Amino acid sequence: MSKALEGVRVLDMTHVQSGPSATQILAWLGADVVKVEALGGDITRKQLRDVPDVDSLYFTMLNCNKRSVTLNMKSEEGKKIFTELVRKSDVMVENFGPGAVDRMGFTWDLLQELNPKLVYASIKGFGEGPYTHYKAYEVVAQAMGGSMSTTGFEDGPPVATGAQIGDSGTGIHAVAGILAALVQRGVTGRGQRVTVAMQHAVLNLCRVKLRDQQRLGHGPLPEYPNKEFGDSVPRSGNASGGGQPGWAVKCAPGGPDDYIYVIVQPPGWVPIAELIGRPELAEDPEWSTPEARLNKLDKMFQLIEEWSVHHSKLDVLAMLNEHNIPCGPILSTKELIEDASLADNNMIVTVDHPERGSFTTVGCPIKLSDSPVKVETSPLLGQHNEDVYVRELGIDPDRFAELQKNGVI
Ligand code: CAO
Repeated sequence: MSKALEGVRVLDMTHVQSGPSATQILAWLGADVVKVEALGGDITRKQLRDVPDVDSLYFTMLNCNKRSVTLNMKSEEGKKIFTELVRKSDVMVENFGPGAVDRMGFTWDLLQELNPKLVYASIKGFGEGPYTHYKAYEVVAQAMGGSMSTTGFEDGPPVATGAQIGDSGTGIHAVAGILAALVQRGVTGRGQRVTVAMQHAVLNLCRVKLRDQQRLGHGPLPEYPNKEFGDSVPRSGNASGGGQPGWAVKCAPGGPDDYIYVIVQPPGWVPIAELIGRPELAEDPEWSTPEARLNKLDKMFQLIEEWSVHHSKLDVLAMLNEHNIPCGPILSTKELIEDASLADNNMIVTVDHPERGSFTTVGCPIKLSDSPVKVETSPLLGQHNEDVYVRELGIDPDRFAELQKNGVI
């Protein structure tokens, strides 16, 4: 079967996580992604290694289905070869520190001149302004995009979320921009510049907190568990952030992840009152309406917890779902990696790697009926040098050997 992005060639100048997460999605959607690495390789190949002398899981889990070539962009020969790669590519993606590609000599003006059809995507920490020249990592973006100030409990410090919203969250925004630019190119015949800032992507994901910032101007936020409000949206623990109250309540046997997140929609109250053994609360005017419960949500979730602590989170999941009550057990990473339904959905997949044997990774969350994804190994460093340089760019084998000897590839 064909693939959605078949025939699209991506020049992948990305490293670490934000950029590689984007180009991995493009590869899964069928693009031919050629990762161009410095002779030492993407730094993550060697970071957080679990097995000596083989590419780390950090690298293998973010670079599946790509090809790898090495190229010294600081050599004159390297720049010439890169020029040929640009001419043959549809998309170029990079997430180096600000100005790095310009310093290599490849400004947007030059890239456009070399290939007017090129879609050129850059991920940076920040947009135009005081921070433009600053580098950024995941939690820097979480700090500056609204996530950290709103995550955690009221009486504790700001907290980073375990979800990589700054890196992989930005990556998926970049994918959206690249795909839109490719569609527009189909009409105009021209490529364009796509830029995504990590701070902007996190802010986009914190949209509802900016909603609440404006609601604060009209008084306290009654659905928040907080008793006092200042001039900014406070950290609100596990409050749902939506129009329906929710909280994580403890379950048996009381381990660190033995919790379930329960949302109490108006129709859920009667069955919940029955389940927790307090049927009288279904009729009690002090409890029967969402408005009546609003000023005692902590007490409401305490009553639910007094019941849930006697049951496992999976039993509570089943019991609440019998009554169509939205809830989610807190699943640990161990539970997730062993989850049969995630494996059945190709979301937890095992991939053969030429040096580590096999590794487990997270599959592609975007499912297209006419473009199935088969997750395949990440490439070894420079594994495709010969394919790309000799067979595709037509470099003579003697010159190829010389380029290797001279540290150009
Ligand atoms: N050949 C020769 N040199 C190469 C090369 C190649 N193929 N590929 C990269 N380089 C060089 C670049 O030219 C640059 O050198 P100069 O600074 O001398 O111009 C250098 O390698 C890369 O610099 P960098 O600033 O990207 O790398 P860093 O490790 O200092 O910083 C990071 C890393 C992530 C902070 C920075 O790249 C960044 O801010 N990126 C944008 C935001 C981003 O994506 N962050 C998320 C990272 S994932 O958590």
